[in-house]
Amino acid sequence: MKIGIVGLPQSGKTTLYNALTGQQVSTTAYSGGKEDAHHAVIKVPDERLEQLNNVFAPQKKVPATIEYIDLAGIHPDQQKKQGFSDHFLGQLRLVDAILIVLRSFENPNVAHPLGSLDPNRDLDIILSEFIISDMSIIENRLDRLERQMRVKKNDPDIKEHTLLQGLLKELEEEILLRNATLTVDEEHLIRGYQFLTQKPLILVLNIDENQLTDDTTVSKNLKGSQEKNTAVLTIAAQIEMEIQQLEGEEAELFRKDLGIKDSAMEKLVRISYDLLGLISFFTVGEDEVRAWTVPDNTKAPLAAGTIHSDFEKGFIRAEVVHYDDFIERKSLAKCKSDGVMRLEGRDYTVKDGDIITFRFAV
Ligand SMILES: Nc1nc2c(ncn2[C@@H]2O[C@H](COP(=O)(O)OP(=O)(O)OP(=O)(O)O)[C@@H](O)[C@H]2O)c(=O)[nH]1
Ligand SMILES: [Mg+2]
Repeated sequence: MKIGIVGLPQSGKTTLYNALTGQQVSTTAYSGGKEDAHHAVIKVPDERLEQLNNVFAPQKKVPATIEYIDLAGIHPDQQKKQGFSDHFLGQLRLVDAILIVLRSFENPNVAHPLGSLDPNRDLDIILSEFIISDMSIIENRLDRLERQMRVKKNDPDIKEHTLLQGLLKELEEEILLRNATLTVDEEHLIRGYQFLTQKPLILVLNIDENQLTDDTTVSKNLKGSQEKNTAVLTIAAQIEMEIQQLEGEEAELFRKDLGIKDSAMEKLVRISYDLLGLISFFTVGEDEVRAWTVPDNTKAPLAAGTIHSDFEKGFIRAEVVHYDDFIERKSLAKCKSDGVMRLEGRDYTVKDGDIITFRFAV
C-alpha cells in the first residue's frame, strides 16, 4: 500500500513524514521548491501479530507495511505556472491514497505561501490543481482518439470517447471524478489513467499543540470531511515528530501530558486501512509468523496468491481459524480438536484476523 503526502509549501509535509517514519529529514522554514521525494516503508503495528509471535516464537516476524512518499510542495497556481512535473505526477499517480497536509498551526517564523491560515481554501487550491491535471490528461486522450476515429471508427474508441467527454464535463463543473457515477465497466475503462481526483483522500489538519484540546472542532470545520472515500484527522506534526525522537517510556509520558491517545502513525495506519477497505490475515509457523494485507471481500484463492502465485494456481483448500478462537487456546492442534478450525473452499471470503494454512498442489 502506497500513500503520497502532498500539500502547499511549508504545510508540514516533511514534519509529518518524520513523525510517521521516525526519520529526521530536514524541515526548513522556507521552501526551497526542491523536487526530491522521500520514501519510507513503515511496519503496520498489530497487537495480534505480537501475540502470535509470543506463541510461536518463530525465527521471523513479518508485519504488514505501508509506503509513505513525501512529495514536493504544490504551489498555488502550479498549473498556470508550469504544471506538475512528470516526476511528481508519475509518483502521485501510482499511490493508493493521497494524504493532503493542511496547515492549521500558527508559527510566525514560517510564512504561509498565501499569507494567512485557511485550510479550506488550501484544500480547494490543491483539489483544483488535481482537477486541471486530470482535465489535461483527458484532453490529450480525446485529441488522440479523435485523430484515430477520423481514420477508422471502432466501438471501443467511440465508447471511451463518449465516457471521457462526460468526465471532462464533470471536471469543468469542478466535480471530482470519485463522485462521478460510473458503471463497473466504465470504472475498468478508466482505471489505467489513475486520475488524481478519483483517489481516496486522507485530509490531515496539521495543528498546534494548543489546538489539541478542541481538535474535533477544527476537523468539523473542514469542507468535504463527510464525503465518501475521505478521511479526516488532526495531527500536531511538530510535536509528534519530537515525540518520535524520544525513547519508549519518555514518549509515552510526553503523550500522556499532552492528552494524545495514539501516535500519529497508529492513527494514520488505522484510518488508511479503513479508507482503502483493507484487512489483515495471518500465516503462522515455527519459521515465521506474518501479517498479509488484502482488500476486504477477497476470496481464499486470491488471498493465497498474495503469498505466492503457485498457491493460487494450485489452490485446494484453506484451513482457517480466527485469531480470537486461536488466542484462547494458543495451539492449532487444540483448535482442531475443539472444532474451531474450518476447512474452506474456493468461495470462502477471507476475514480480518483469520489465521490461514493454504493447501495447494503444484
Ligand atoms: N509550530 C509548528 N511548526 C511546524 C509544524 N509543522 C511544520 N512546522 C514548521 O514549518 C516549517 C516547514 O515544515 P516542513 O515539514 O519542512 O514543510 P513542508 O510542507 O515539507 O515544506 P516543503 O517541502 O518545503 O514544501 C518547518 O520550520 C517546521 O518546523 C507544526 O505543527 N507546528
Ligand atoms: Mg518537505
